[in-house]
Amino acid sequence: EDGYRLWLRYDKLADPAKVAAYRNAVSQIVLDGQSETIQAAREELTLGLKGLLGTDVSFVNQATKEGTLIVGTPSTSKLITSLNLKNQLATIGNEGFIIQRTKVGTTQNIVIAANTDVGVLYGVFHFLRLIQTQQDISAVNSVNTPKINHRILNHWDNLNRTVERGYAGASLWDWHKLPDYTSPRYKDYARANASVGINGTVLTNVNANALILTPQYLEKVAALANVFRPYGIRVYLTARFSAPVEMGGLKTADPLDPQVIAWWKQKTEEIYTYVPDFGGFLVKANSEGQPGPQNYGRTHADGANMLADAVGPKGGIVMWRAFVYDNKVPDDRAKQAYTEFKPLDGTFRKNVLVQVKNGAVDFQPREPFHPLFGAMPKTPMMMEFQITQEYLGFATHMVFLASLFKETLYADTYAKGKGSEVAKVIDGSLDKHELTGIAGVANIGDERNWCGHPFGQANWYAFGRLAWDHTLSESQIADEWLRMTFSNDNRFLKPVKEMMLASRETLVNYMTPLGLHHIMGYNHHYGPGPWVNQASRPDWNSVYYHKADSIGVGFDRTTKGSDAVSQYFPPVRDMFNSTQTCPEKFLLWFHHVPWDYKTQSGRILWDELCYRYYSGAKSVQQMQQTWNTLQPMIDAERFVHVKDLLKVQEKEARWWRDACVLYFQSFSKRPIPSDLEKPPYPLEHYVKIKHLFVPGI
Ligand code: BDP
Repeated sequence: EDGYRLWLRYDKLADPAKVAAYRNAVSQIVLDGQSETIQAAREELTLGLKGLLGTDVSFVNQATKEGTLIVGTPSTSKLITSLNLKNQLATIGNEGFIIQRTKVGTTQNIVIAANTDVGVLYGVFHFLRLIQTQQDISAVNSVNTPKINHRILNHWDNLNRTVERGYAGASLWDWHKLPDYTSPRYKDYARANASVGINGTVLTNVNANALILTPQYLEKVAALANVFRPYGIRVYLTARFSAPVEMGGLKTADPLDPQVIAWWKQKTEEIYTYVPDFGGFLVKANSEGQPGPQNYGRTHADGANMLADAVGPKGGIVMWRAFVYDNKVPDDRAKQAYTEFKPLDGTFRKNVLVQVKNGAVDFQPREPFHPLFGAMPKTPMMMEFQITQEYLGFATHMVFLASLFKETLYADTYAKGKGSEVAKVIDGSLDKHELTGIAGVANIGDERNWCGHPFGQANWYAFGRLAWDHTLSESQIADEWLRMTFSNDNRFLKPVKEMMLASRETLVNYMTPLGLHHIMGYNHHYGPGPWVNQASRPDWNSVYYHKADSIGVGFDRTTKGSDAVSQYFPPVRDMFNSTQTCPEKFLLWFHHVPWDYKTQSGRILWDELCYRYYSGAKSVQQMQQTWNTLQPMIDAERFVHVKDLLKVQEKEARWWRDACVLYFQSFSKRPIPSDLEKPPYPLEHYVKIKHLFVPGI
């Protein structure tokens, strides 16, 4: 039990009564259609039902007996056509599905119907999930459609198989052996994605290499696309903006230059000869040294539109990232994306999405939502979450990210008054956009269990489920994932679910409580580094972000400070602008607060900071204790793996706590509250700790 099967484990259900009921409900299957996608659905049903129910359910041509599972689309199945689902099918679009009880003659059956083969496949995965999580299907009635169209993983994978910010081994893409050898993992990767509705994958790092656009590599890309296609997954690539110069021999990559335009058009046509359903490009431009249109005095829109015109005729899209920063906004890096992009609203082509990180700095354990959400109503805005835990303890710390995703998605932008949540910007409902998207920076590598930490798989799962339906609760997602990945046993589920749901707050407490941010170790971002002050750019230093001094701590982004608050709509701006109304979780994000400021608990800020750090570390001890009681309920291999990782997490939570408390104490000059144990070493000890092994760079 090494975690390879992810949540698609399909082991026989433990409860014999339930098994008997499911066997009756699914005594045989009618599945019409011949496409590769329908084959995939057939394979999955065979594998899943055999595993879960311990029996071979046969595929037949007609619903001859009670308990037939009828699966398909009206275009391939006469039986489905006869079931009178027309009105319902008209509401579910290209990817949705219906799962319902239905009668054929006098027999009671279940139907999984969709308009397309991929809808059928999604329905099959959902149906298997209902059984695997032991739901009552006797009155099943599910009409299910995704709320967001483009649900995409971003792999920051380099062609040499290193993974930028990857902590689970080397890249899955074995470029060296492709296209002739296609590892069986590619199909399992596709199955896992399809099971949660992920329908796109960007294969290459945003810090792009133009080599991927050469025929030799496009052949390899095509081989991957061929494996993914039956599972409804389209392939996308990152475009290096300077490719026309680097590979095309042109003198410029100016997006308005006719030769450059022609080069990209021709290159794009070439890509489509390899991958006829190529999804399009993801672009990081004019950020962290990447080339872009601004090198030629052009705007982001000029660059994006040029590529959009190239892929547009083939149905492709461009995802243009808004993660930009340089020295232009010296007082506050958090303001730059908004400053550069907002004026461009309305100038992008119809097939461009602007892809925005969840917060304005960089994938911190907690950030307020990015002010660009809601601020560009004429432009489809795409969410970028980071599933890989660059700033959240790599693949070593257990943190369930659904809480972070939900917190951002359900923040209210007030763009059109109350009820203008980020989720409504992303799913297009607020500003009536048809083109919608969400991206997650993948935490997947070639480690046997895919994600490094066994619980890292839950974040891949949660991203996919929320991309499909952002209304799902963290609790439901955790519950599903735990049942599928570990056990349906309530004695296991309850405590572990609680632990998962609290884990993000726990991590915030021992790393960056009360709105602190970007105080991790320099460059690799592992471990505490609030003292970092020697980096070449001011905004690569921790001291830039926390601004601790003898008076207090925190970044003044109020109207009296950097005025970043004014990038939010007035009710949000005003809420953040005052310490009285600013949620305490964002206090030090927006305010420089005196050490003796009275917090909500009644404690002064300094004491509160200490208590938060100590309570975070203590919670990890409680996680350990809980986990240690669960040994009898799950397999030894994963039990021990998680147990050992929790040991590391516990040690490191104390490391964070002690280092940060001592460091901030050097400014506050106040004692650590007497009921808290004292750190074992002086501050210098922590400052001297260096990390040599930094995976994933
Ligand atoms: C930062 C990472 C860096 C990425 C960059 C990005 O540290 O490795 O290249 O984001 O998103 O979080 O482009």
